[in-house]
Amino acid sequence: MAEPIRTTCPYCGTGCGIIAEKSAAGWAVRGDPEHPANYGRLCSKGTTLADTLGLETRLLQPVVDGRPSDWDTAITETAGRIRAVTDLHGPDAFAFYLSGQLLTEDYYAANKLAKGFIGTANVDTNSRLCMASTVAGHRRAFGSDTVPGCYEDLERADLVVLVGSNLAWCHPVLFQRLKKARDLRGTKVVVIDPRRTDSCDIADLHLPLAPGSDVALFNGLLAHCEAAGALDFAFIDAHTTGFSETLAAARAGDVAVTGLDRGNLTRFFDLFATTRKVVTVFSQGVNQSSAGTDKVSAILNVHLATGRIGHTGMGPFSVTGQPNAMGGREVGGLANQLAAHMGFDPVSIDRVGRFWKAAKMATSEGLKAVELFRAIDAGKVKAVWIMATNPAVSLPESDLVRRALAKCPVVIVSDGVADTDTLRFAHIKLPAHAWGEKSGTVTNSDRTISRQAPFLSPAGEARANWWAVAQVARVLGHGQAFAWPGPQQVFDEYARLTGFENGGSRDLDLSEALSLDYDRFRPFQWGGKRMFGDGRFYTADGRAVLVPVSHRPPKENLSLRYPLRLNTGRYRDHWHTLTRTALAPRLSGHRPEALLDIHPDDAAKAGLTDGALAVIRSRLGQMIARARLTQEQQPGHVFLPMHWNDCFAAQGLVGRLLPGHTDPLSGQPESKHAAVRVTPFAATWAGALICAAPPPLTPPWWSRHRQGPAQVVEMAGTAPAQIAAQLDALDQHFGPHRLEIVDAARGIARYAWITDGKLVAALFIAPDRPDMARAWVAGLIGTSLEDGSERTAILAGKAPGGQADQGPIICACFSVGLHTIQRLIASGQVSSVAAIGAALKAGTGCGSCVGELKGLLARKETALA
Ligand SMILES: Nc1nc2c(c(=O)[nH]1)N[C@H]1C(S)=C(S)[C@@H](COP(=O)(O)OP(=O)(O)OC[C@H]3O[C@@H](n4cnc5c(=O)[nH]c(N)nc54)[C@H](O)[C@@H]3O)O[C@H]1N2
Ligand SMILES: Nc1nc2c(c(=O)[nH]1)N[C@H]1C(S)=C(S)[C@@H](COP(=O)(O)OP(=O)(O)OC[C@H]3O[C@@H](n4cnc5c(=O)[nH]c(N)nc54)[C@H](O)[C@@H]3O)O[C@H]1N2
Ligand code: SF4
Ligand SMILES: [Mo]
Repeated sequence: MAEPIRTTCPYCGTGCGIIAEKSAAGWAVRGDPEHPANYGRLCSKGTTLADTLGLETRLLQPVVDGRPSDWDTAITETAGRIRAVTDLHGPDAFAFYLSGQLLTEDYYAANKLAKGFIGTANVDTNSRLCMASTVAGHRRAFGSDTVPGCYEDLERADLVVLVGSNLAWCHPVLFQRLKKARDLRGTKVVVIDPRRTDSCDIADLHLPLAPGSDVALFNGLLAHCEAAGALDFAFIDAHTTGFSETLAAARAGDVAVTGLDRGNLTRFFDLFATTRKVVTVFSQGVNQSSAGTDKVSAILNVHLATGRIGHTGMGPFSVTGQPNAMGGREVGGLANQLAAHMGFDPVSIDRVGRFWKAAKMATSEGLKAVELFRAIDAGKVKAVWIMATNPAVSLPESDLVRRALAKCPVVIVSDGVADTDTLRFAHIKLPAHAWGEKSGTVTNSDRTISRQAPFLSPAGEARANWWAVAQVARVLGHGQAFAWPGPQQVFDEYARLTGFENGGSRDLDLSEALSLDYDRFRPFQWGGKRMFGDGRFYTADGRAVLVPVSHRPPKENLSLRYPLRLNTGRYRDHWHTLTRTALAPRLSGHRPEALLDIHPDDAAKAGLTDGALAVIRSRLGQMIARARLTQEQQPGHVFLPMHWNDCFAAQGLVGRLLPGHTDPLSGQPESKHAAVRVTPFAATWAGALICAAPPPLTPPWWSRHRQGPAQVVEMAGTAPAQIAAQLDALDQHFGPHRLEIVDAARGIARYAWITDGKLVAALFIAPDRPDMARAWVAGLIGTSLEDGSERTAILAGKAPGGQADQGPIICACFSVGLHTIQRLIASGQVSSVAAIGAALKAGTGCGSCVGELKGLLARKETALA
């Protein structure tokens, strides 16, 4: 048996340590008990990582102009096309678009090539859509982009405030740590979020504020703390500037715009003012706003003015999204940073230029993500190299982004998988290592640097991203500066840069890491557990800056035509654009499709019932999603997931609805506050196709997901001719042999394709979403059908024993479905989460579903009351 390998989870910024072990059954993963982020815990996504290691969706060799190719050709072509564009149009006609899912080493290499050798600062990243407002807020308050605290603070605080963070779903292991601490010491928890999320499960108070009103709320809090005598004037006087202007701006604000109940506001303000150990956790509800930087400042102002920073159990805490969002910020892979926490001031440009022995230094800031794609659309940027991100899906104004990519003369995409909406525009596709193959370092939300270590040999021709960059640099004539034999040498060079002419003037100094054994080092936190405990900051005068801010509403106005506020975000078991989590049937089962969360009153107004398909339109575009009627939404607000795209659904992409409004300082797009209208999708038929690999189909709406070994494609349409068209396509693909039952009067039809006695596909048509045992049929795909009764059962869509479908997966660890749990609850045999666990095991694995189990129990109670 191979040695167990210690590595790091490739999903969220919690950065959990993982042990990968091989047994006869293949690779298995478990939490690393010694990793300081998780101490052995994992969430549903981490637990199911071994299910995502298959090669069926991987990009296995370079592709140039649509033809399979080899690395030599792909590198020569990449370098040649970049050179042709920059020779003719100058360095700024080239851009990198990078990602917090790259390793630090990858980021460093790309940043160095562009800013030091091609001579452009057009190096931006999906972190612009994610953390940019926090970076800007940190820099203007602290003089550096520093996260002051650490995870342990969540366990040692007396009050934890979650602002625009759905920690339960997006940083589940941190949520578990907080929950356990709360059970032990009674930590108070306040959730500030327009919607009621699973994070509210442990909240003493939920403040459903008006979208975008966080500045008004925190200004109100600052004014209250002053009135209540809760400010720390010793700290303010000794360690800050800007206090009186900031307080004046805070007093001038009006908390009424938050729309919050006065009593609840007062409870929150009192709790905050009277508790010294407060951690304020914030995330995308703060960052993804046209007032994102001001929201961050409003939070930092309160912590600075109360002196609650840099000590145990207190501080503002930005939780980062991607596994290496922090590493990217540290390297400086953003268009408005130069490198290693240095900016575009003349001293830094000179220093970095000497360190790199740069051929051609970039001397001013480059284009930020939204501007960058607009510049591609305008023909100003003519060559772009996209790495580890899917901008055709994740940026707002998706149609503009797609138009830009379609007309850009040179599009190079490095990715681990073969098909994404973005790869469809690539002239050159470069196969990258996936998790399990990657080797390098990542930094999590609390500045802990861990290794991502390989335990698999690379799939096909997949290579490291930094290696591809170095090869292109070599062809461009910069071989010497990029002659790294392995990732360790890249890391060492980067660590030396952080220490170069530093002498304590910059927060980031990794010189000590140079003495570590790169292949075996244990996770370490740079800067120590907490920073700023001595009240010294990285501004010119060493004082933190309080910044006066005032409320600005979201940029996109509601109107009679678009009366609903659209909020977007994440599901518990999906990761971004689905390229990886959609591979794991256990994860796909939780939310198999995009749902429109809508308040029952708004649904009634729109003529929508629970489970019906809805069309959601903004002034930019439209999408289709299944309505989920829920009191979690306030009236007037709807919520859609960011995950679906053209590879997984027709009309499932929320980016088509989102305008590209950005924060003036950070350039971060306002992905959480669009304006939409909702109408029913006038479906006259619906279908469900089950097969191993569906051929291209053309119904007006479809959405696919994994179900066991097969895929289910749900579809719907508006005219009978559309059904015939799908049947023709399926006959062409699977051959004409099929069983069928058609009940035209009821609009029901069922078809099965059988080859060599094996079931290859089944299609069910009904006026509404077909009622059938999807899991059971999926399990039969590819198997021999023994006798007539099984064939009859398939056409009936019911398992022979009459077993019903278990519905969406609630517990991903043990694959327990909603209907199974609901039946148990309805039987009256259980009344607690523990009892459900004892009966079904649900909730006894990673614990990510405990909130939902509680919700199901509560709904039963309300139904009885
Ligand atoms: N399961 C899962 N986990 C993930 C990811 C994933 O794709 N799936 N992605 C990772 C990444 S990259 C990131 S950045 C993080 C994001 O983690 P989070 O920021 O926690 O996740 P989101 O769902 O984007 O948004 C958080 C909340 O902000 C709320 N919100 C919207 N508008 C406002 C507002 O004006 N004010 C306030 N206070 N709140 C508002 C939304 O209702 C939502 O519940 O998650 C990481 N973890
Ligand atoms: N509407 C809306 N939009 C949003 C958000 C939102 O809340 N709402 N959130 C925003 C945020 S916070 C984020 S972080 C972005 C995320 O958005 P994206 O970064 O676009 O989403 P991913 O699906 O993570 O894309 C990563 C791609 O890189 C590939 N990949 C993974 N690892 C590697 C690697 O090591 N090397 C290479 N070369 N490729 C790799 C994957 O296969 C995948 O295709 O979305 C943003 N967009
Ligand atoms: S909380 Fe879950 S997704 Fe995030 S790093 Fe840990 S195991 Fe991975
Ligand atoms: Mo993110």
